[in-house]
Amino acid sequence: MKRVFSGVQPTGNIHIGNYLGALKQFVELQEEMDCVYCIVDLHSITVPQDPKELRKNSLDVAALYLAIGLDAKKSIIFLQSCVPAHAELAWILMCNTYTGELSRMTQFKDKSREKESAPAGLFTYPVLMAADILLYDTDVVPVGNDQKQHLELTRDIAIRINNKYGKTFVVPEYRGMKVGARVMALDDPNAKMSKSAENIHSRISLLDTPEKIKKSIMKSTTDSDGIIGFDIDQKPGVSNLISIYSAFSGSSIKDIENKYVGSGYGTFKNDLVEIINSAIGPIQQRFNDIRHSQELLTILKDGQERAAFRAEVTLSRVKERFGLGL
Ligand code: AQP
Repeated sequence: MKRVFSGVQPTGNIHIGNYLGALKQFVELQEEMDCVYCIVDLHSITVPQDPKELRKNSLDVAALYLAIGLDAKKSIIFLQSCVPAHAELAWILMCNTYTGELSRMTQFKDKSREKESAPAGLFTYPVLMAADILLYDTDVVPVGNDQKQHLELTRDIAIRINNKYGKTFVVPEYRGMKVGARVMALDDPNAKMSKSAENIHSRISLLDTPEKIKKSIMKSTTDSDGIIGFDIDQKPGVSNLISIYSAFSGSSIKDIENKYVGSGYGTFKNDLVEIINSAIGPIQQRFNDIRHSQELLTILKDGQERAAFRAEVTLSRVKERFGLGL
């Protein structure tokens, strides 16, 4: 059975970009592969976090994992900081990664832009991500398109170490969605939808109320020609909305364009609001049922034990290859 690993940062409410780009795949894959899904809280502290808020967000993400349909009997679900092997392997990999490679990462460039100095962890973030993936002998990594560059680096590090020390790591493959791999911000279709963007109307979070969803979609950036047509270059805002519509409804882009010939943006946006609400409503209901339950903590503790066991096997192999330890 192929092995899958992926994670989400507990940096705020999960939005429909995270859901359509990554999480939807998590659920599909658990039916056919051996899946490990992590809440990557060590990644989130690369930017300042309020401790109370961080713990709350970690449990929110865990509850959302279950609410979207992850099943703890099929997938391992745990918090990254509960398995120390992630940080330990990251150090070993860091000693085999070059500053030139890390300087080319676009996420680092974006997040450190206009800062005189940035935390070293923000710079080495992709190495921790490589450790997360390589620890579980991962074959397939379902992530949004924005993480593709980090996955390429993971592959380079794995191949480099395999060449130098003999076969140590499985070299993982990227898996992306056809529609939804990169959901753009509702207020700026040139930027990706993000949890940490200042404007709350730039995104739809999975825990947003129907009123907030309506407001954000109605305010979303379109253009002045009034045609519901897909053209990323000329009509990026409308194209983004059509992609979201397509990903939630399962309708093809062509069918959506045909359905709205002669309709205005108002009608299209109202329908989109309904489609999003009917997909998100049941997720919110399950989230509310599980979020404050003992079951959630039991699942995370069990996931931690199972993940730690697997991680230790890989870490021992790596240490042996590198001549570390007794
Ligand atoms: N806009 C997006 N479209 C499609 N996929 C996306 N992902 C993120 N944004 C989009 C995918 O969601 C998964 C979890 O992302 P993450 O929380 O680990 O970090 P991120 O990519 O940095 O996401 P955000 O929302 O932009 O968070 P902040 O603002 O905290 O940095 C990943 O698979 C990612 O590709």
